[in-house]
Amino acid sequence: MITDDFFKNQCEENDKVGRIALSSHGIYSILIDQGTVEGRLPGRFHHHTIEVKDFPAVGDWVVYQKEVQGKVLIDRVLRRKTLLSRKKAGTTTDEQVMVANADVVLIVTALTKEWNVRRIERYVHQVYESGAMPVIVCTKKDLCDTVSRCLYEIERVAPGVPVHAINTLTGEGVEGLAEEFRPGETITLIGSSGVGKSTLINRLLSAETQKTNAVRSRDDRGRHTTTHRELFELPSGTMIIDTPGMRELQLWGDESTIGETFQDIDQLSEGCKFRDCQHESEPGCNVLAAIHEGELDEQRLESYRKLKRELRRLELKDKYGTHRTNRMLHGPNKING
Ligand SMILES: Nc1nc2c(ncn2[C@@H]2O[C@H](COP(=O)(O)OP(=O)(O)OP(=O)(O)O)[C@@H](O)[C@H]2O)c(=O)[nH]1
Ligand SMILES: [Mg+2]
Ligand SMILES: [Zn+2]
Repeated sequence: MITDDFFKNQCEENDKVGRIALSSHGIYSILIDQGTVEGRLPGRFHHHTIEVKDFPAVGDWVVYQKEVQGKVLIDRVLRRKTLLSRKKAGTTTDEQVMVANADVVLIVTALTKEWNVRRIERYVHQVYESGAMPVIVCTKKDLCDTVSRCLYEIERVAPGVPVHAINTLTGEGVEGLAEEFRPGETITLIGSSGVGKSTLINRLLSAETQKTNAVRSRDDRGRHTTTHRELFELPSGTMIIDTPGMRELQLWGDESTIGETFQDIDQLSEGCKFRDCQHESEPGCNVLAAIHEGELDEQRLESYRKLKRELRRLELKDKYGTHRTNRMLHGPNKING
């Protein structure tokens, strides 16, 4: 069942290996060659596992042992290729794992009132942070009169990221999108509720497997129809993971992948006079010059600063706790950013 050497190399010949398709209250549904089995974690796992991210997540490859009555016990989780996380809502600095081992993440957004390029920018960043490749999918093309304008806006916030505008109901554009997937690869979809993630999965599966629901007419918002992450296999051999709609995306990670998300600013900054230029007011700043000349949107630099601040705050909080971080960021010893 495993075709990828990255995972194969982590197993012994006689290991029984499966993949987490669904997880609910400590019970895991595990995909194996013969179908699916129900699995659970042994007690020692809970004792030795300290971080949330060490628990199996949907998309994880696991080694298991047979138990009685067709159930299995999960022995260990194979090292992950990618991990899509976000920060848990609230003031904590806890990581919340969304999906493990996705190769491609479809950032799904509707060409309706839900449209927000700044949100797309954040999603793109979190996907780069996960190690997967982002692809942007704009659904409900049929409800939009300004598709090319929207695609242009996306290009400005996500340079180099593939974009597809589709009508999921008729299938227009879906074939082109499916060309981004390879057999053996794992795809996942993320986005707000009601943008059409499950509708797209059903179309790709050619079956009404996932429940879908009309958006509220008053404000176009979804009804949080999908409540679990779940892995499916497409007829082409590609694996796909549906996820529940997100209310907001709080970033998780550090500043190391910011250069991928902001390739445009990264490139421009090579022309700055100072190597550590913060693009605030330094002389010879090439980024500020580009804004002045209209080559770069000021909004874009704003986002860059905001993301950096957010990630720095997360890092500091993790190290020093909330109180000291607030003092460090706002207090007498103010640091830049
Ligand atoms: N007009 C139009 N409607 C669409 C399109 N794609 C999806 N829809 C509709 O949008 C509504 C929401 O679709 P879902 O697939 O349930 O959305 P979801 O993203 O899975 O939502 P959650 O599970 O709540 O996160 C459904 O009524 C779909 O029929 C499209 O391209 N055009
Ligand atoms: Mg859904
Ligand atoms: Zn600069």
